Amino acid sequence: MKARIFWFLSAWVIGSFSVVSSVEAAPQCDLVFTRAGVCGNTTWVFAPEQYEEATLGLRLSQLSSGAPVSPKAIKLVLDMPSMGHGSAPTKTVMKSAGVYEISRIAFFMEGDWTMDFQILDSNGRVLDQVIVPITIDW
Ligand SMILES: [Cu+2]
Repeated sequence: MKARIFWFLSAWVIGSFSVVSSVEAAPQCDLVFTRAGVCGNTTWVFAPEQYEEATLGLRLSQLSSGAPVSPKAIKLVLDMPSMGHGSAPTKTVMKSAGVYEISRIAFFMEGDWTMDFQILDSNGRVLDQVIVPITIDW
């Protein structure tokens, strides 16, 4: 009985330490929207493939607390700066609080593209943006 209580207490102590360390650890963000204070994490649902439209999952959380955030609108703009053109508009759907799916991502040619992630207000103005380079090489 004594041993069981000791085991229970040590598990509790170890558990509380791990909670503390996860709060102190800097959040791992693929995208950092510094003005908006938002952390973005991305996962390909359908990775870019030739002749296919890609789909990206995006999770947004507050940099300070890690709590999910749902801005009024999220937009992803694709550009090929060296060639002066973009791509067709992508489509963003909010799945749940802070969880988005961005589809119709069409990298229609090989080369250096940028993915411009924008947080918009209700009037469509850009509040913050993060531009990520991506090289497409089939
Ligand atoms: Cu091009």
